[in-house]
Amino acid sequence: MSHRPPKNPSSCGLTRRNLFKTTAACAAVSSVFGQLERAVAAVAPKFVTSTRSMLETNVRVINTYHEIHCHGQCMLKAHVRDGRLLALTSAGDVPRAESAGDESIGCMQRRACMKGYAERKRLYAPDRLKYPLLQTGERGNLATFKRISWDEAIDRACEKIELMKERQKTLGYLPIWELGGTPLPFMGPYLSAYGHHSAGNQNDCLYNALGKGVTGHPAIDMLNSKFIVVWSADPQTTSPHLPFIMTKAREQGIPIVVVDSRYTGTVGAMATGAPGLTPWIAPRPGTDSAILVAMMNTIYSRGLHNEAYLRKYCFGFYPNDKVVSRSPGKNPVTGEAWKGQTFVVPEGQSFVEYLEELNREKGGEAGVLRWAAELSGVDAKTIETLALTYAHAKPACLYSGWTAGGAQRTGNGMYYTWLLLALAAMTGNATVRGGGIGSLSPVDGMSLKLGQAPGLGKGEKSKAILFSQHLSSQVILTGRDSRTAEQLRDDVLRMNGIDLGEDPRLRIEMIWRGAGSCDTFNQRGAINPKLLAWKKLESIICYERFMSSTARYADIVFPVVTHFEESFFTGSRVKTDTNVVRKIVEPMYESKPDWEINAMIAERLGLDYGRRGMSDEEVMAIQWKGAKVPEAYKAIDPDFKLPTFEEMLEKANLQLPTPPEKSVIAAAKFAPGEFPTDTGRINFYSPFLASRGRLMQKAARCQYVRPPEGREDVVEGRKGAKGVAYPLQFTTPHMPNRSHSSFDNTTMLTDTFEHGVFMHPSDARVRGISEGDMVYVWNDAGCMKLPAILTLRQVPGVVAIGEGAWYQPSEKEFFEAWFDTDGDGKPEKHTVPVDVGGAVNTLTTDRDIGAGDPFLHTQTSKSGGFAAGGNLCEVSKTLPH
Ligand SMILES: Nc1nc2c(c(=O)[nH]1)N[C@H]1C(S)=C(S)[C@@H](COP(=O)(O)OP(=O)(O)OC[C@H]3O[C@@H](n4cnc5c(=O)[nH]c(N)nc54)[C@H](O)[C@@H]3O)O[C@H]1N2
Ligand SMILES: Nc1nc2c(c(=O)[nH]1)N[C@H]1C(S)=C(S)[C@@H](COP(=O)(O)OP(=O)(O)OC[C@H]3O[C@@H](n4cnc5c(=O)[nH]c(N)nc54)[C@H](O)[C@@H]3O)O[C@H]1N2
Ligand SMILES: [Mo]
Repeated sequence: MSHRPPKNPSSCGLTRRNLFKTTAACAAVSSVFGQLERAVAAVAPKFVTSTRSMLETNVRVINTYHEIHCHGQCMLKAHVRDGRLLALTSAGDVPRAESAGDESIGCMQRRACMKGYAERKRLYAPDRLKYPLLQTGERGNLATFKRISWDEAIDRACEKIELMKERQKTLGYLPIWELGGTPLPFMGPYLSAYGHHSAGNQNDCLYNALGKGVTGHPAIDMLNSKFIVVWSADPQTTSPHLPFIMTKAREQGIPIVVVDSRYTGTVGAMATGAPGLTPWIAPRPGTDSAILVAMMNTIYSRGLHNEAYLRKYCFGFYPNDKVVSRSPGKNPVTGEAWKGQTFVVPEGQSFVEYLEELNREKGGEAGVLRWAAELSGVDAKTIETLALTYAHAKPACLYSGWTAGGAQRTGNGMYYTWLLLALAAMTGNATVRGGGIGSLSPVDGMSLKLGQAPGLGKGEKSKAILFSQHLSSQVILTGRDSRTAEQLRDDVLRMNGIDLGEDPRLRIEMIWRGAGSCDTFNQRGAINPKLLAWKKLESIICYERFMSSTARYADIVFPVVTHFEESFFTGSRVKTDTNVVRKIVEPMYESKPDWEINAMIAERLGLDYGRRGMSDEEVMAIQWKGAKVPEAYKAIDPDFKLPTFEEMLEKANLQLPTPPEKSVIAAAKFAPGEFPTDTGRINFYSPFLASRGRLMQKAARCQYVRPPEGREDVVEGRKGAKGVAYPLQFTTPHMPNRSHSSFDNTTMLTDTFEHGVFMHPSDARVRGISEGDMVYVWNDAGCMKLPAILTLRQVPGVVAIGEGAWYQPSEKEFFEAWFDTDGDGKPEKHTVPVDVGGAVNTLTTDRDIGAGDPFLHTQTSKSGGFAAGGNLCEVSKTLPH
């Protein structure tokens, strides 16, 4: 970039002069920034030439960003000649000996992982969708898809949409479930889901306990901590930029302990342990809440809590807590301001009363520790030491990743996330630098706000009618999710102004999987009920790059370009950087960008929609013109100037890093009593949640809640509907070789990372299973067949199957599953194919957990949690009946 002397690999905002100033302020991190200062000087000239190809001189090297559903921010360098991508290298591809400048923690190198490097294989993959396809046989049959022309595909899609418009006349809404972006909002009320598979439990917790839009600490802030507990997150796998910060923390001597149901790369590479604590603490899935409660009980019993903070900042810890709210927020259902309302904790509902009850029941502090130990499999001494180490280290950081990790996606995930926040709050760690509430902020520094892109549609937008994602099959089959008739009728009347009548039912007759990334069939719970439900639909259309599971079950499939065939800005999932995705090659085959498909359909339907001839770069130029650097950033780097549009395109990455000692803690900007929760305080008890009556597990306070499926059932030997007492629990971690379902068809990765069920050798031995045996993993929800991988990474009693492999129904092997499709709460028997593709959602169950409330969804846009782990199963060598 030419707006000032070259100094740093990325378009980082820190000037050398300013860096010097900020480093002087903080001795703890000065060595790192001092290194950077020296390194910048040493390395700068190299980067002036670094855009020249490493391979050949006549090859153009274009900086671009790896746009993929992961929590990294990786920069790729595309080596291009004659319109062909020859190779991908990465930011950081400088000779190692001269890469001292990469030690910057201010402005980070965004190095690619194996998935980034593998993208070339995906761009040129033989199985890319090349032409529009029409299903001419039964849904799901791969052999009966036929190539059709774009004209025919658009015609056929519009025919189906017109049919739904006819239905709209009777129903008052379009019975189309929108997945991804479509022109539907301009066509009238339509259907969409609440309930979020990734962060629903976390978002419900944070909204109700911390306030609307308030996020956790930034990752960089862990460098200010005295003790780091990584809880159910595997950043070494899932957030490629975070291990660098964690490594720096380790180098500073900050002890790191990882609490995870399996031995992960993060444990191996990052965890140090602490006096009396092993690096790895391994609870059984879904039992973390019990450990947290026991820790909090020990801290409270020993008087190690911060009473002054609790009294000033929190609500619902002490009995009879009463507050006249000074919240800036309002009730999302009634629109009433919360300010001025008086809230009182009902008798018996405070956290202290909860602890008292627990102590009575379990036999005092030692009894509570013993209870948590028996449930979790972590010994009582370890829980006690963890509690004391955490309480004495000030500040101490709880670190669960951006979506609060794997334990958040279990049957009591909302309470787990809430207890993490509560533990941080009771020790005064929730709002201080170096603290942390578990959930991370998606922003490490500050982020640039881009100008508004020109709108795609004209006219009024209609709101979607919301139904529960986690009961979508039941909604298709019966019209009802887990809400009572009154609740459903009331919600739709309030939100959409449509009265569904005495027997309210939602009709879903079509799925329109439009723009953007998702594989709903594969990546949401309970695949087997979907097989039944999706069969009933009038039609399914899908825009895709590959024959994903969702595309496979569609009737019309439109081929979509990859992110090497179009240009756009993205902050991506983790919003720290602003990135440019660059068009490297022309759209291949007959593929088109998502927005263009939407525009073609809209035009055929007579809607004014689309970009009206604007190129990608014209749209981006408008966004860049409106780009704003946060005012606060000027205090960090007064000299910072936004690059020109051309410079930005060239560099493709802009960071506004904040040095650790100036880390921005979102929750710290609220005065005590003025948080945007109902009470204005950090809630241990949520009056709003209680008032809604939508809690699946009833408790409106943070506490241990027994999940619908879990460890207790194993102990009690509870039988499922199939009549089996399942002895094992499973987890479904995210895998290094896939980004969810993406890359499961990329052989250079699948050949390297075998997909299978990870199990402890002792669990294998008693079942007569050897390494590599094809085994059946099954429960009431379904059955899958995949290789056994024996490993000491697993604890006995817990198996793991990485999420994301593609569902593949066997043609030969079938299984008797038991699940509820008619909504009477009683599972029925269904004969289903064995999944031989390894899609773990074959084993998950349709259910709402936490707070199933569409009004919360309107506040967080991702509400309503998912139980993807901690559930039960059995593994066997032969096909179970
Ligand atoms: N390579 C890769 N990176 C990704 C993704 C990907 O698919 N692939 N997906 C991205 C997305 S969208 C997300 S949301 C993030 C998720 O990122 P993470 O939350 O880090 O990933 P998970 O694998 O869901 O869970 C983290 C860990 O939780 C553990 N765990 C599961 N259940 C429990 C439990 O009950 N208790 C405890 N203590 N531990 C438990 C698992 O063993 C796992 O190691 O990753 C992002 N990054
Ligand atoms: N059992 C279990 N299930 C899980 C999880 C778990 O831990 N366990 N994790 C959950 C989590 S955290 C998440 S975030 C979800 C992720 O689940 P989803 O977001 O539903 O699925 P992905 O696999 O990321 O979907 C990617 C698909 O979109 C396509 N695609 C990508 N970009 C585009 C685009 O721009 N346009 C179009 N038209 N198509 C595109 C890809 O080709 C691919 O087929 O999975 C959830 N499911
Ligand atoms: Mo996610």
